Amino acid sequence: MTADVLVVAPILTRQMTQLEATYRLHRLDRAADRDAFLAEVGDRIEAIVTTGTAGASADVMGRLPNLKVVGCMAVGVDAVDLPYARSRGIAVTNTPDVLNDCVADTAMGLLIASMRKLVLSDRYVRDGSWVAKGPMPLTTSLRGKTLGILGLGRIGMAIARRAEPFGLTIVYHTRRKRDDVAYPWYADLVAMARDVDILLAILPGGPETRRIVSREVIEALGPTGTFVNVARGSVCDEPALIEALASGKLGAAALDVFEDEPRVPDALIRMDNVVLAPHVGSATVETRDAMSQLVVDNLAAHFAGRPLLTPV
Ligand code: A2R
Repeated sequence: MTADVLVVAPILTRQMTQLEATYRLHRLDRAADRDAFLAEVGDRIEAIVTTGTAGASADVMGRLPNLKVVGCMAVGVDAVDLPYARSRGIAVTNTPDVLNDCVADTAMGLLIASMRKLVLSDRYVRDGSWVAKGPMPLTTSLRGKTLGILGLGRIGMAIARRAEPFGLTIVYHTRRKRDDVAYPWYADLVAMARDVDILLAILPGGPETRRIVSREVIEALGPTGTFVNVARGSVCDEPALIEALASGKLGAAALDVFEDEPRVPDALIRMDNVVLAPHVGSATVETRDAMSQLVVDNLAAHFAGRPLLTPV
């Protein structure tokens, strides 16, 4: 029997084609009247396909009495209401590991772009400043600096491995010290921020980590410090960040994620000491293809009665 699947947000076209060939898809993402749409098809839905941004709210899942599984194309599932899913025994799958390299590449790119002012350099050539003003002011070397990684998991480790050959010293903060790495561990995030040149966040979003990069952490990082965020906008106190960047209490920031995406505060857009990216950590053709395939393969496992490949 063909199962009914609700598309809260689509995955890549190649995998949407696979889903269309296997299931009856119901496109909530295209519904003009979402309430009416859910009222009509809700009873039949057994699975959800969604993305890290769109997630799956308790409100939507609550309209689907036969929902069994959520396939989320992201490693971070903070937009899926996990406590609600758990309370109903709804399985949730994510897409870990396949995105480690690309997110780590993005993180290093942002870090280098910020410290070596690559975005400003580009502008300097294009707007004629090179001709008008001569050489650009000097920037800051990576070699010899200390990088504090907030969240040394799968992606954090991929970042650490890339950062080493750049001559960065690596330290980290997590809740539990890892016994399989030699990098110094800080039990206290503020203490780490005080000791490092760069603080890079790559930990899950959600209530537990909300604004963990607090005003205190930002100010401990200090006037010569750089903050890189490739985690979630929610992990940083964005108003405090903006204030610190504007007042010189923090040196610079490179941000791929924001509190209210896709809206980015004007203050950040106007700052020269900030590098911005539109949440593109994993956004390559190859990685998104692998992530989309993992969503499809998890649903296939569920409907075949096999163990899920990557349950949350
Ligand atoms: O705290 P631990 O020992 O469980 O270490 C995890 C750390 N972490 C935290 N660190 C400090 N305070 C917290 N409240 C906290 N919660 C979690 O984040 C671990 O070192 C790391 C998460 O690693 P993984 O689970 O392997 O996640 P992965 O694949 O590296 O992705 C991290 C996040 C995603 O959730 C997305 O939000 C973002 O990267 O793309």
